Amino acid sequence: MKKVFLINTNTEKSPYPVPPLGLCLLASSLDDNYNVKIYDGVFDEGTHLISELLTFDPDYIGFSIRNIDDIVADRQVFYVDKIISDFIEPVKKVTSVPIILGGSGFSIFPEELMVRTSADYGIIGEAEESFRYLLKCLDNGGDISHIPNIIVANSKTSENIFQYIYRDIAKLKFSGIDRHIDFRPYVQRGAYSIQTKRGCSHGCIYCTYPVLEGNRFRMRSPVGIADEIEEAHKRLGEIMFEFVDSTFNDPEGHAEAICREIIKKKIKIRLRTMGINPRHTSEELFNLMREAGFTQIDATPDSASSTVLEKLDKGFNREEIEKMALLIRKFDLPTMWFFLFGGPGEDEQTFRETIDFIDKFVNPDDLVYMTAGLRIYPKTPLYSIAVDEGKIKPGQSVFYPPVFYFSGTMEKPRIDHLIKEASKTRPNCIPAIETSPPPEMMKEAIELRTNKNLNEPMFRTMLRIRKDWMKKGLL
Ligand code: B12
Repeated sequence: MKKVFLINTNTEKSPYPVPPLGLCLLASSLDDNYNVKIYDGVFDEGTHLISELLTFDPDYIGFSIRNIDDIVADRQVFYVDKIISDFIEPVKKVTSVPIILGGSGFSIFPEELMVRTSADYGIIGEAEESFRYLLKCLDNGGDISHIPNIIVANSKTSENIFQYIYRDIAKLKFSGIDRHIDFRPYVQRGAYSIQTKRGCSHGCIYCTYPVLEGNRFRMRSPVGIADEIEEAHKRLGEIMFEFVDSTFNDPEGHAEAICREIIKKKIKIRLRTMGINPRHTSEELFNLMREAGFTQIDATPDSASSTVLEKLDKGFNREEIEKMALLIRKFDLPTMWFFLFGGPGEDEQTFRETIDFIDKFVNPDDLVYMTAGLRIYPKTPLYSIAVDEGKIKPGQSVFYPPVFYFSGTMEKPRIDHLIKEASKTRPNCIPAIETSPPPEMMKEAIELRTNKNLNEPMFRTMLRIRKDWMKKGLL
């Protein structure tokens, strides 16, 4: 059997370390025909990469590139240089087997990354099938030109290279992350990722999800999802599970069906999710989520101004966000809120509308992240808007330095100032620039949780310490 070595190049541990679900799915899709090994760089950060590679002696090497930058305009953390210096370059020094790139970050900027890394091949988008075909062709010297979404070194790609293929994800093997990597280091702060569907049919103007996953929802069966959770729970005990879909409660009814199947299992688990769509929230959904084991959620309305919501094409309005906020309070579901300021249509009035929403509807024990500026990504409506407004040139690469959009009606210094002012009097409101807490704060939080045996979400503990530090004048 030929051997495939898959490398997770992501070392980011903020807001918490995330396991390489995509690589685990690729490994599952290959393991009948190849001997596959994953090197997980999250905690090892490349230290044992070369020794593991040399011992395994693979025929093919795949690198997963997830994060490009951290989407915070003022911090401008750019991950790619470290990915190249700590992972790709050392590997290229010791072997000449074919190198294949993939991952969500790679899929957003394939041309730029092929050039920077001098990799042999790259696969854009979901890759269970294409990767298998590519390896088969490389095994047999077959023609790879028919494989969709593949980029070959030094070949000029065309704009249309990426064609979305709506593969049936119900057929994929979701056989368990911990069967491919050591999950133990993720238990304390991380979560076990569960994907319930692919695709997103919403049209939020800045978002890459439809670009990455296609603009139609393709669902797994709720029974299969509940089985995966039950089995992982049996193997790993009381861990946190996190749904990693674009939005959890879309299309209508899917989230409810998943919760019902989990409830039937009668297992004691903790669940969390990002992306709750306010439009499809209801008492029934929140009831089911509570019963299934949800202990926290992320709410990402981006704005609470109807004007901005319309310009961002969010597909819901202020009333629907208010309804969701009331449900969150009624069901006492700890929530992290995310707002993006400075998009098209943002001005002093719309900024005030969002702050007014926070004051009236958000539980002061819940966290509110306030980000200034929208990252511009290729192939999104925001990219075209930025071109039309003369903020970027047609065809301009926005890879590096990362480019952010700020509306002409409210420029960056003013937004930064307003966010800072708002956060001064609201301890639960945190500017994105401050979202990586100082290590001492994190240490104090972990100690407090252990000493007091706290079960609350980490962000609530952090918030408590933050308020305390503010009172003492330490922040
Ligand atoms: C869920 C999610 C989160 C969750 C993660 C929770 C968890 N437990 O995993 C949270 C909210 C914590 C999060 C945080 C962040 N995220 Co995030 N996240 C996502 C999201 C929505 C899904 C990721 C996922 O799990 N997908 C499911 C798996 C199965 O797909 P996949 O990994 O892409 O793998 C497939 C393909 O890419 C490919 N593939 C993958 N690897 C390889 C390798 C090879 C060789 C090949 C051939 C193919 C291949 O095949 C796989 C199977 O089909 C994506 C957007 C998206 N729709 O992809 C953003 C995304 C990955 N996140 C992004 C970012 C930036 C971040 C943060 C840096 C934001 C921040 N400042 O905090 C942090 C970093 C966290 C960290 N520690 O790394 C960006 C990355 C691009 C960029 N701009 O740099 C994305 C793409 C969103 C965006 N803005 O466009 N995120």
